[in-house]
Amino acid sequence: MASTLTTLPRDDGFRMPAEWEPHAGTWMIWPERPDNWRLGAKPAQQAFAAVAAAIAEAEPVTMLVSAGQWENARQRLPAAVRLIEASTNDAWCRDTGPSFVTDADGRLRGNDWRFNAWGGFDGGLYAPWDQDDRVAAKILDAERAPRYRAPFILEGGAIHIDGEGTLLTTEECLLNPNRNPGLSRAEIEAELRARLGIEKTIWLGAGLFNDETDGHIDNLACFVRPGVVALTWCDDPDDPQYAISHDAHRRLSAATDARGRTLEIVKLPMPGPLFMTDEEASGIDATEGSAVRLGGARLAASYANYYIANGLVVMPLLDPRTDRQAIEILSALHPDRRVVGVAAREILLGGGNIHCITQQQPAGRPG
Ligand code: KQY
Repeated sequence: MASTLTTLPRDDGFRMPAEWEPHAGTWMIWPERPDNWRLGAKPAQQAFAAVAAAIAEAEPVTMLVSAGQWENARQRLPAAVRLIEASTNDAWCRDTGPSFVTDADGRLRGNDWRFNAWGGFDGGLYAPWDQDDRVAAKILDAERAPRYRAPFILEGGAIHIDGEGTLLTTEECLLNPNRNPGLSRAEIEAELRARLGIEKTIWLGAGLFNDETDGHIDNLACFVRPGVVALTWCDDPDDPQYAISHDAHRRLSAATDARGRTLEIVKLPMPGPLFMTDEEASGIDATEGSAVRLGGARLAASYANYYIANGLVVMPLLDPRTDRQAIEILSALHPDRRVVGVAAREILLGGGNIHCITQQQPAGRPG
């Protein structure tokens, strides 16, 4: 078993690299629970397989998969995708996987945050979540990477990092009483500094409208590179997203990053608004203890929920009316990477998108 450390990453000289820094690979989890993914998760599996296949062209991909799904996943995934059998509660590797950290000598370790299914018994999305809480440890074990077990609840989708000392997050999520009720804003910032090696936290207010994660940053905005943030934009004053995006823009405009730079803000179009259809909702099993999905519910759709891999950007295709514009903007923002769009409505129906189902492992040797 890889060692569990009782020290803090920052004190040991470790920091979390930005997503655009070189990767050793990407981790994902195969979807299957029928109370989150419609039609026994078959359409979602097709979308996850397309994401994995796109990333596997650029870097190694490992998929965690249950024993019961191993044969099915093996048949649907390219041979280049490595499968590891593991129990999980669902398929959100951004949130349940480790936040890897590296040091100046190229050593690799990982933060294993506590996980409570986005809020535990106060608004969380399912119970139990014990297997999901073990995902980070399993991945670190598989890589023989030392593990920092944090006494702190955090999901990877709740933070974005610029790799130069700045972290972006939302108050709606990190200050939510269903995460770390005993900690003040200053104490949360101190945890993030100590465990991710950052210097400064920029707080946005709310996340994307109707995001069931309590407003993860990765569905609203992201760093494109140091000093540049892409933000989901809404021009319709009658849409509840309007006030959220405008407030985020105000806060980002007033902020400076850890290096003292003001931020360039690039507006991303908002798909839709998109809604779950009655037919889609009827394909989801009802179970006790899981969030209920209803036809007509507004979906938390966003192009900001894309993933940066080696030489590649994988972005969600969500709405033919806005996809082309989003591709053009992301291509201009990432001129050195190939931008690949994957049909992602089936991932969206499960409550997240491509960034939420992927977790980068930065280049580095476990140590
Ligand atoms: O936003 C994410 N990082 C994850 C979304 C999880 C939704 C669970 N149904």
